[in-house]
Amino acid sequence: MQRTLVLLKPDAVQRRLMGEIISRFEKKGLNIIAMKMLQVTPTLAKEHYAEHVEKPFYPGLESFIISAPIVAMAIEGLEAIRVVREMLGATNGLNAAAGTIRGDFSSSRQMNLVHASDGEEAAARELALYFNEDEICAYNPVLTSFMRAADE
Ligand code: FUP
Repeated sequence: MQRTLVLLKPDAVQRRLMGEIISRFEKKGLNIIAMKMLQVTPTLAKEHYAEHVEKPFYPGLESFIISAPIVAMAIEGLEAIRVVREMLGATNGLNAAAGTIRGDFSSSRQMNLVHASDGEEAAARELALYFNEDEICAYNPVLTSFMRAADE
């Protein structure tokens, strides 16, 4: 089992796509084990995007990510980090495959609706940025026996 951090960015909130996007993760069989709406501050933006802070596009990225509330989620599942990234699609909505969240709903590189951790190290770091351990509500999904075989 893996845990990953997913953010519904300001464009997802403003465009009323929260339910649509959350629904995809639920239907896939992933477990949402924490969720909160919050306003990203410039400080949190710089921590979250530490690897991009020095890049020329960072000022625009920060203005965007603080422009409206976001929804942060901790999502758990088998190979969840890779599975969720594949559900998001390529970074630029114009390049993202049809059927992915960005491919279906975004035509932008910056306003690409969702963020998800890109590896185990990033997931651990990013989950700790948005959630305290006591905010994680892991539970036993009772439908597992109809979602996959016992040995999967
Ligand atoms: P991703 O891992 O798909 O979220 O994408 P990256 O880590 O490469 O980029 C982080 C965010 O920066 C993306 F959501 C989009 C944004 N970005 C720009 O706004 N301009 C760029 O030139 C590259 C990335």
